[in-house]
Amino acid sequence: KFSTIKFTQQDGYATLTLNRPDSLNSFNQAMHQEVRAAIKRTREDESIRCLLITGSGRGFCAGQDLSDREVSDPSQAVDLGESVEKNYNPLIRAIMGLEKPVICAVNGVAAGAGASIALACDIVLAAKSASFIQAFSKIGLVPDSGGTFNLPRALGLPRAKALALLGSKISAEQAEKWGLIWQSVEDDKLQEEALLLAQHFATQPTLGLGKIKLLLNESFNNPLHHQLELEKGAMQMLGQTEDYQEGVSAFMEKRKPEFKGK
Ligand code: T3D
Repeated sequence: KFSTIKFTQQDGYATLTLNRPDSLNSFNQAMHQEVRAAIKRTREDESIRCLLITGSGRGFCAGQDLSDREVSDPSQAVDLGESVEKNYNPLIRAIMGLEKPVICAVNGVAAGAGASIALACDIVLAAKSASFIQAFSKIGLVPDSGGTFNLPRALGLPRAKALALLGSKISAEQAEKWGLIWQSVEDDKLQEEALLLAQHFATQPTLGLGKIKLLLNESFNNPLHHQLELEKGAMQMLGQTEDYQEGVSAFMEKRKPEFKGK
């Protein structure tokens, strides 16, 4: 059904593969629509308990497809504010607001919004040969898709500013050392490691995991008293779930829990 992405679901998790390898999986309008539809399906389908995002070919994602942006007369330029509002902002809200873990397997270069999308995911693995580039400054733009939000939170201001202003490339290993991503792994182990994580999350208490990510995502914006209230509300809700009871029973009975995501 999709032409710019591959979307599969199996064994409790879904895999979304950006699939325009000739342009390093850069985003055109069709890809925006298809990614949105795939994430909506992930959100609505209770049997999907984890989302894995990756790219096909040698790149992960090079951000916006710039061939859709070249005009001879600047007065004909696309309204980027509108594009961000209709495409990139909803995408980042959808990933960061999805109440299920999102794993990103960065298989190659992640540039521009491609880097921001990876950083919006919950657990980022990257192949050792992959790299991250805040390409925006090189074409006169700012890091979008949550870049100015997630970069300084992960790296602190000095590194975030240098990367964003210089547009320098950093390797997956450097990104791991700086805490920008979870792990860099050997190229030939990337898909396997990412699948192991997806399979793990597909058997875990999904409602609890969803709240963990939301609370942590919000924690930098809130004062302690607000965050404590959010924790209370989440505990209240989660304390009534089947998975919590199963977790407690399994612990008391010294057996492995069987979580249903409910
Ligand atoms: O516009 C809006 O809606 C606002 C939102 C904007 C968000 C953004 O993402 S702005 C930033 C856009 N992205 C970039 O500026 C990155 C552009 N790409 C690059 O800088 C380089 O391609 C990379 C550093 C990512 C990789 O370099 P390299 O040397 O490994 O590969 P390459 O040869 O440059 O690219 C391979 C092919 O992919 C090439 O096509 P060809 O010559 O084989 O036919 C290249 O043109 C194409 N490609 C790479 N990135 C894009 C692209 N085509 C269209 N758009 C791209 N972003």
